[in-house]
Amino acid sequence: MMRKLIGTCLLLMIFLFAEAQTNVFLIGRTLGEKVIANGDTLRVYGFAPSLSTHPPIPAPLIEANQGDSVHIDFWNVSQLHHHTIHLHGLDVDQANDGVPMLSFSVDHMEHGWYHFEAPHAGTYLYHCHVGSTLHLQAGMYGPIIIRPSDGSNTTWDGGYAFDTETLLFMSELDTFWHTDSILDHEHIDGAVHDTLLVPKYNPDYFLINGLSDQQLEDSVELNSKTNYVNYFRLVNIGYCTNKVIFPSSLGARIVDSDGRPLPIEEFSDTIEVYPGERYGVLVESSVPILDSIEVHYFDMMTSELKNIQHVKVDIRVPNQVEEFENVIDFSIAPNPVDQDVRISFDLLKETNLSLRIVSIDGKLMLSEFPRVYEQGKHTLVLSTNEYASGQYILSLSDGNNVTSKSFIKK
Ligand SMILES: [Cu+2]
Repeated sequence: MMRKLIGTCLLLMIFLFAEAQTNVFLIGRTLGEKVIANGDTLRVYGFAPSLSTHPPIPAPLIEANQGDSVHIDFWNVSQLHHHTIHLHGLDVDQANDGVPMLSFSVDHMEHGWYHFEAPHAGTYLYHCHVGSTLHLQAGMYGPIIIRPSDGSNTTWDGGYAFDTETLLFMSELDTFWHTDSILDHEHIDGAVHDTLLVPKYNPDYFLINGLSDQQLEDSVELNSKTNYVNYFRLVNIGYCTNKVIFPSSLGARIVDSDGRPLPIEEFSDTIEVYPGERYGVLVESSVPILDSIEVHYFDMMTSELKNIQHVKVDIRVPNQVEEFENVIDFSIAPNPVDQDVRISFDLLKETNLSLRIVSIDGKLMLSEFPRVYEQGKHTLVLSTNEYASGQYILSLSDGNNVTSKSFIKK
C-alpha cells in the first residue's frame, strides 16, 4: 500500500515538474501558390503544415509558453533547393540557429530537427536562411509567439494584462521575383547574387498577414469593445521600413521591443518598424471608435513612400451603432494610383456629402459642394492626371462627421 502511494506521488511529481513539450511539423516547398489582391495566382516558396496544402504566407504560427521545450521537425520536399529554419531573435544555440554555414541545411527529402527552450515571452519570427534574400521574399517566413509561462493573456510573466491581441505581420511581394526564371535559377548558399541576376527589388504588393488592399477588409481588423486592452504584435519581415500609425484616440503605448520589455512604456501613435524588428503595443479606448490604422511602406534606400495599407478599427457595442450611422466608411482603390482613383462607400441612409482632396503639403486639389446621395452603394471615379506624384488626403463629410484617408499618386 505504502509502495503504491510513493509510486503515485513520484508520478505526480514528474507530471508537475516536467517541462511542457511543443512539437511543430513544417514542410519546405518551392511550388506553392498564392492568390494576390488582383486575383492572380503567384508561385511562392514556403513552409506548409501538410503535403496537401499550399504553403501559407506568412508560414504557420509557432506558439509556445516560456520555458517549453520546442521541437521542430522540418521536412524538405522541394526538389531543387535546400533550406533551413532560422529562429530570428530567439537566443538559441548555434547548432539550432539555421544559418547554413554555421549549423546545417536540409536537402531535398531530408528531415532537419531544430530544438530550443522557449526563451523570454515575446514576438519573434522564423525564415529560411539559404539564399536568404530570395528564399525569404519567395515566402519562407512566419511568426513565433512565446507566451508567459502560464499561457495567460499577459505580455510576459508579471507584465501587462490584455483582453485581445492582434498580429500585424508586415511584408511585401515583388511579383517579378516570383517568376519561374528566377525561382528555378540555380543559386548557392548566401551568394545568390553571384549566380543569379536578380533585378532590383521593386515590390508591387504590400502585405499585412499576407493580405493587401481589399483582401485585408474584414480579414485583419481590431474588432473590440470600449475599455478593452488590445495588444498589438507588430512584425516587419519585408525589405521596406514600415511606419504604423494608430488613431490618436487609442492612446497607443509601446511596451516591448524585439522580445524584451522596454524599461518604461512609451506613448506614441506612430511606430517605425525596420526589417526584422518587432514591437508590442497596447491600445485602449474609453469611447467607441470606427477608424483605421495606417501602415506606410517606405523604400529603405530612397525613403520614398511606396504604399499605404489600412487595418480597420471597430470599437463599438451594439447600442452604440446608432452613433455611427453618419460615419462614412469608404475605400480607395487602386492605391497607389496611376490615373483614375475609385472611391467606394455604402450609405445607410440618404446623405448630403461633400468631398475634399488636399495634397500632403496642404494644396487644395478638389472641393466639391455637398451633394445628395441615396442610400446604398456608390462608386466615384476621379481622374488624377493633373496630380503630381506624392501623397494626398481625401475626406468625405456629411456636415457633422469627416472621414479622411490617404492615397499615393505614382
Ligand atoms: Cu530556403
